[in-house]
Amino acid sequence: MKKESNVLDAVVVGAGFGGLYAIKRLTDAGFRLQAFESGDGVGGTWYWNRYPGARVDLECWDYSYSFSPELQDEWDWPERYPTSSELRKYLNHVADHFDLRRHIQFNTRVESAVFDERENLWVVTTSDGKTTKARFFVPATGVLSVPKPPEIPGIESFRGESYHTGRWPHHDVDFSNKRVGVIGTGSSGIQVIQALAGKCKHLSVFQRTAVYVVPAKNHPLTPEMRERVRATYAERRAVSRLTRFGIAVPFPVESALDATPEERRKKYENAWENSQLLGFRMCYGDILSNEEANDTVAEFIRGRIRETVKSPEIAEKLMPRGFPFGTKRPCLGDTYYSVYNRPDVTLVDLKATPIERIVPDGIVTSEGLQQLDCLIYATGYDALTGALTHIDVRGIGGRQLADKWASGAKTYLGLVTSGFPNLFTVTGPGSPGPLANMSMSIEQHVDWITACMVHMRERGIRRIDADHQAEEGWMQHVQDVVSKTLYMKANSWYIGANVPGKAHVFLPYLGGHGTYRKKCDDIAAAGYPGFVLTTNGEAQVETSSETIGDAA
Ligand code: NA7
Repeated sequence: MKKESNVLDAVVVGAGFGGLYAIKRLTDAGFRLQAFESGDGVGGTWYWNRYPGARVDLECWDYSYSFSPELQDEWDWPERYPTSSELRKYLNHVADHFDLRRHIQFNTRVESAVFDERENLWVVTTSDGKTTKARFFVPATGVLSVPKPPEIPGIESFRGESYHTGRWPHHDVDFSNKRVGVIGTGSSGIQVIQALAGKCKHLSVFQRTAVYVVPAKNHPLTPEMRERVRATYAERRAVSRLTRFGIAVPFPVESALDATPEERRKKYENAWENSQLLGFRMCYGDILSNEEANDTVAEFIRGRIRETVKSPEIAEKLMPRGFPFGTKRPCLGDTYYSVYNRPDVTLVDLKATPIERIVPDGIVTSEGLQQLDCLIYATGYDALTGALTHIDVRGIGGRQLADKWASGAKTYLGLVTSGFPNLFTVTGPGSPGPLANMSMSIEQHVDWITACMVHMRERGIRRIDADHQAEEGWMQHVQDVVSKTLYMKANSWYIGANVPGKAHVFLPYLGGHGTYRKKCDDIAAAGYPGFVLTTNGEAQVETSSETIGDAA
């Protein structure tokens, strides 16, 4: 690849798990790059999510980088599920240890990225008014980074303090003696509710959809436990790379319906007592594909809610119904259901009494005014596509990415979207992303992207695009896979259903992390069928209109 002094090889966006690893791998491979990060520090999701109780829902031995044995060896995780602040510490350590910070310009937002078709390069404009030119544009902007406003009239009129969980201030917030309202009961809401119950004057939870919450069983790690984790890292990572969820537990094949009620009960009790986020989904092979099998888990969890919550009326409101277990991301929480036994916690069921508006003193539901001093919006994100469509990205013919994706994001393999050459998405729509271990998905994507860029450099290839037919084939495959599961039965953020006006298309690839990794590797080994590789002008080096069904 010809080097021009003012043209870099890559612009990377973001300094979270994805951005940091992209910087590491690409610079190791000899690429010159500039990374931009809108925050004033590293962390990505964990830079912004600082709300009380914020922690990851995967165990630290899975949710961490696997690329460096040295890093694994020297880092001590204090708890099974690290807190947001612990994850920031870890990512700061990674940035320092590998000397990545010098490549990052902080406090700088990427505002636009325009592809120059003649020169085959991206012109990136940032919030400091500067432009940077690079051969490749690599947004590692995360799947959950653009907070979704709650679309409730009157928000601006509220006189008290208000916060979104995804944009939490850097200072401590004092909730004691305050009447706090939390809107939203997804993972963020569940965590903040548990952290604030008993720590404020009164907590009102505004629940639109009851979710399945399973025990986290978080605990500190003793030195012996940490040693065990260290000793098994290599084996654990090797297995994880091949499994469906990117963790070291193989997916079962048995049907829940072949087991006796007693066998199922034992398995579910064990999952409740000893398991982790994916535990119930891993009890049987058909929990996510057979409604009757799924019901057995759903009913078990409803039974636990009935046992835990003293008021039968409140228990009934907390019971998730109307969507199968696991089709919205289940939440982790050890005390969630029991907080509703406290006299200072109120559950407001928005299905029965919807919010009408926010007023200076609180929230007005169809039942009247709830007076509040503080409002917490735990209302989620414009997930999977929001971070990219909020940047003015323009590809061939000046077409806007937001326009191309208006009726549903399309990519080939979740890596490249046709018409936007030399733009690589890290865990983009169409890849397993949030339906597998994110840190492992990120490493797999960045490794693939780096190898592809090296391949291009070695062969003088100046442009990579996705073949339109291959992209259509891949997205059809993504839909075919999900259609064999229950996931379409929930209005989840996987489907874009949480954002008004967003196209309802299931975007993550459900074929499994291991299967997906193999598809990506096979395609690279076969000379990138499904991609259009161009040397100069129109000369095509490698093309294929083969669809993924054939390539897979
Ligand atoms: P989620 O999981 O999208 O949860 C958002 C919650 O906010 C959910 O309960 C929504 O109810 C609720 N919500 C959203 N808008 C409103 C309005 N207007 N009124 C009332 N309630 C509303 O986001 P999280 O931040 O909790 O978690 C995101 C991911 O982070 C999670 O899946 C993990 O992967 C980590 P709804 O269900 O739409 O009825």
